[in-house]
Amino acid sequence: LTGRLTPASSAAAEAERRRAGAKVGVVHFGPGAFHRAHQAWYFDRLMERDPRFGIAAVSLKSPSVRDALAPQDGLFTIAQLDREEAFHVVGSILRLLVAPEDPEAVLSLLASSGIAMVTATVTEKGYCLDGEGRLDLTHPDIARDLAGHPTSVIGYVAEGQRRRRDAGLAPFAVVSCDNLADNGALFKAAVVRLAAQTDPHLADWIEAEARFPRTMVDSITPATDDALPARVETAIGAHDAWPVQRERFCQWVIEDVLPKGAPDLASVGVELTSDVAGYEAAKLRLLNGAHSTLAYLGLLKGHETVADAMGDAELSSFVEALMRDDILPSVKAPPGMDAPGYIAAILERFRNPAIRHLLSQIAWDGSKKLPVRLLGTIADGLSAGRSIERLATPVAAWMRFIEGRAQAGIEIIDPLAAELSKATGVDAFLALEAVFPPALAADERFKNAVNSAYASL
Ligand code: CS2
Repeated sequence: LTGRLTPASSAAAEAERRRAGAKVGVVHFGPGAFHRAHQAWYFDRLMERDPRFGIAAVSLKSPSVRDALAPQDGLFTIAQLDREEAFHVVGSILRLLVAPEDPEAVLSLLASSGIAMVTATVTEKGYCLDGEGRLDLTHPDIARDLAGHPTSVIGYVAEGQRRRRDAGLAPFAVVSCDNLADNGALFKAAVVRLAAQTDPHLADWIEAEARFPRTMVDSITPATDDALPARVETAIGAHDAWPVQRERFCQWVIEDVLPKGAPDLASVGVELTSDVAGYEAAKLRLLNGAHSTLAYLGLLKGHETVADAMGDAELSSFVEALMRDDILPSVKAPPGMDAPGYIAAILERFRNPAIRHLLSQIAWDGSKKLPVRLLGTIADGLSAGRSIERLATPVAAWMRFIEGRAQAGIEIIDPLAAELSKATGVDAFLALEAVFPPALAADERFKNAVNSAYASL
């Protein structure tokens, strides 16, 4: 029997050495698997050079991460599962908070002078945006924020910045690590809009002073499954209550606008560039677009994981053609990127036999993912006069997938679940303005393509 992973366990020795003397300098909202596998890993290595930037991890809803990791002093394991495997104990999370239990603790932390950066992985829906990408003032969490009870990440960031301004401190930099196109600008506009409702001067101050860099994040991180803790325990010789798993590949590109005093993330392999847009479009449209395509088509064909779907020759050649012939023409790749090589590398990552990435996990929240991953590509294709037939197939497959779940009485995991469970037929889906911009929904070529794909599935 092995003991639990704690600072005293031998598996933790290296992580403890790196974090010796470290202080909290970063507040992170949403410490799910992706944050822990990705950003926490970069900060773990940074702490070794600079002890100012440990993480305080704030859960906005559930106490489950805190409950699992607090007895381990925030330590957890990243299992890198690939053709070669590796296990790292990470010590960058120094504090764990659950916002609804003590909002004041989160706010006073945000307003303390040592905090230089706020990061967020709250998923697409966590930003509470409407179909046009603007903050939805009618969203229940935003209504609570407006009533003076910070609830969403937008509410916490706005109130945290207000307290800093009032205390004469510089604003913290705000870094979205979610898969949204132009994530920094959307985050900023949402915070400014919220602030403007109650304090126009605060809105102006945030607009003028606070940095919200645009970012691209990439590392395939399947949710922790039942098999992982035992696998980790064998590897590290200690029991970790909630390890995470990811592929070896890991990339973080940040727009080079961080203020002075921000953590030197470039020193641990983060790419800083003035032009994130190309990286972002390549990643969201090629990787995530292909992922969602495999998810809906793969589930309809009875596959369970990404690797299974890639083992289906018909599906893998469909996805490859989609990426090369239909998506790539809409992507302005950053200078120096070898686009065919990028596509080949993604397909190879999808074939990773060492992880079971469930298609159902990727299929969640489709109403928020499709616009970012596929509909922008389709709109660009239409205006450039390209064919969009193949691109319409995953859109139709999403509709079929939702209908199938609803008919089977299976819970639909999506912020639009109530509306989606009632939708049947292409027209009903296309009428959802939160998903399909009206101009796209009205486009005859698009409607025809979706209808014929829907009929053929
Ligand atoms: C996936 C992403 O769950 C999903 O929707 O497409 O989480 C994907 O694995 C990551 O963006 C890869 O960086």
